[in-house]
Amino acid sequence: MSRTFVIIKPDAVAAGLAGEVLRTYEQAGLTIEAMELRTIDGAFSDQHYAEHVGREYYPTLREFMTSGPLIALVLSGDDAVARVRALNGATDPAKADEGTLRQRFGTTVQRNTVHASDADETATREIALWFPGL
Ligand code: 3AN
Repeated sequence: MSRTFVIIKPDAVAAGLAGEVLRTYEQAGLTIEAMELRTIDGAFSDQHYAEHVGREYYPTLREFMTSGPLIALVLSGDDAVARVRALNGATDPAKADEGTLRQRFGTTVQRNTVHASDADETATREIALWFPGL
């Protein structure tokens, strides 16, 4: 049993896709451990995306991630990190496998519906940042 951290990004929340995204994870057998609708500021985005700060695309990513409410969640299950990344699909929706969340709902590399931790250590760091009480 392991945990991962997921964001249903502002584009997906605005488009009314939260239920469909959650249903996809629940149907795959993952359990929701924590969930919150939240609007973050730029400083918080910088903490979450620490390794992307300074990249040429980061200013627009920061603007997008702070543009409206997102849903932060912690999911648990067997091999949660890898399974959630498989359900999400490739970062670029145009390259994501058929049936993945990003293929179904993503529009660009940035507006790609969801974020998920890329490794167990990242999940630990992100869960501590977003849900320090967990
Ligand atoms: P993933 O979200 O699949 O783990 P990362 O960690 O490479 O992908 O990128 C994190 C986020 O940064 C992506 N979800 C995307 O919003 C943004 N991003 C990454 N690479 C680019 C890029 N080349 N152009 C624009 N945005 C990017």
